[in-house]
Amino acid sequence: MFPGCPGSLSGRGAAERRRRKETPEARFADEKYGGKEEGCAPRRRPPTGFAMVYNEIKHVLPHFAFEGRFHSVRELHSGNINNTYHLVYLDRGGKLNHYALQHINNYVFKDPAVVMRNIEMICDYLRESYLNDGVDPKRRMLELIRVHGNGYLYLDERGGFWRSYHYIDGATAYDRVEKPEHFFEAGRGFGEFQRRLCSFPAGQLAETIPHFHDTRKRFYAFVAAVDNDRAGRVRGLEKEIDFFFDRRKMMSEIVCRIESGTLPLRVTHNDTKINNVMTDNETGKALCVIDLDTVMPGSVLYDFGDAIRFGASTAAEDESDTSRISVDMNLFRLFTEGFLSEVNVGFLTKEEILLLPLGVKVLTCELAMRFLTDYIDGDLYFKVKDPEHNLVRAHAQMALLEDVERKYDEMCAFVAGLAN
Ligand code: GN1
Ligand code: MG
Repeated sequence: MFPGCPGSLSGRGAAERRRRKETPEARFADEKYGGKEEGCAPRRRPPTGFAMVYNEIKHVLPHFAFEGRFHSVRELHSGNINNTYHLVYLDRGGKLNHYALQHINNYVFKDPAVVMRNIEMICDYLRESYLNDGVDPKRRMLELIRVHGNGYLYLDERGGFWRSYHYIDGATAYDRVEKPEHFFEAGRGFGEFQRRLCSFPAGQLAETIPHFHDTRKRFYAFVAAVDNDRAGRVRGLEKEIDFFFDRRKMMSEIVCRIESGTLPLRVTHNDTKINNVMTDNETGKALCVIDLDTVMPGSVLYDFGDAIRFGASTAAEDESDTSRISVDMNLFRLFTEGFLSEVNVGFLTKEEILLLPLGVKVLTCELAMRFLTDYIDGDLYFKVKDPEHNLVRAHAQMALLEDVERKYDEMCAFVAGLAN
């Protein structure tokens, strides 16, 4: 039963009711739904959605050092891996404090403590970097919320791992490019992130997901999934399987160059969707890069490639009408200009810069193949809306890759024109 609904209080004394009124759930029900604490007067039952969300998180709330009293929660649906909740707390002065609470997916992140250690190190380093430049680090980086007693990670009795951040006031994480200039800023933001971390001792970072962008290993995993056919979904996928076999050599080109030493390893974000950069609502400037779970040693091509794959596409990642999917070259150029304005300053090699478009091809191919692998495995990794969701996503990324291939020379020429 949802706490605060009529039956939960029946037969209890006044003292008990007073005590109950102090709990966040009772207060939330009262404030939001106009309920009265006394007796069993009819009260509108909060929607099941809220009850379900609240029931998932209520045991976690007392363990974090949130300021004020619980006011409201809603689930955010943009991530494909972790579950994220937007919490609002009301403090004594009447100010609303906003937090993001995340349930870390430990099928994907096998060791959440290692993820948190990486994040803490990155945040400390970025804070110093901003302070050294005389820039106020507030709103420029993630700020973790302490767990009472110890650190920033809470492990609940069910074995779930939780962490929380302050929301950055007056800023938005866009799921789609709404104004083209935001994409220039996203490029600048991700470029600045790389530049500020270029002297970070990468060897100190753990690989939170080993071989994350090792596309050769991903190809072997795909082949193994096809062989095993554990969900019985391989029949009828011949065209899709051929698609990846045809691109087998191309998709290992970054890994080969890293192995031969022609591409250096740097500290990279590895998940540079535009919704992982916060944009200031007033100035439209990129403020802060978020979702640091996959910050690991990698190639700059990964960050550039993944950002274009997501942000310069004319359609959503799971668009089912593939005729609507292409690369918007105007957006490609804007992001490239923003990114290069930060990284074209002597720390990237000329070869890396010239190869940036290869990142777009490889990362688009990699994700298409990851979605198809997960479809074949029976949806073990990515959250899905329905059983076809991963297949729809794979088809969308395949269509996007075909357009990247058509426009590849144009991309290379544009980048070459900007390289110092
Ligand atoms: C996952 O959950 P989210 O949106 O942060 C995935 C990325 C994919 C992305 C595709 C750890 O990221 O690699 O590119 O979905 N993250 C992980 O939308 O696998
Ligand atoms: Mg992510």
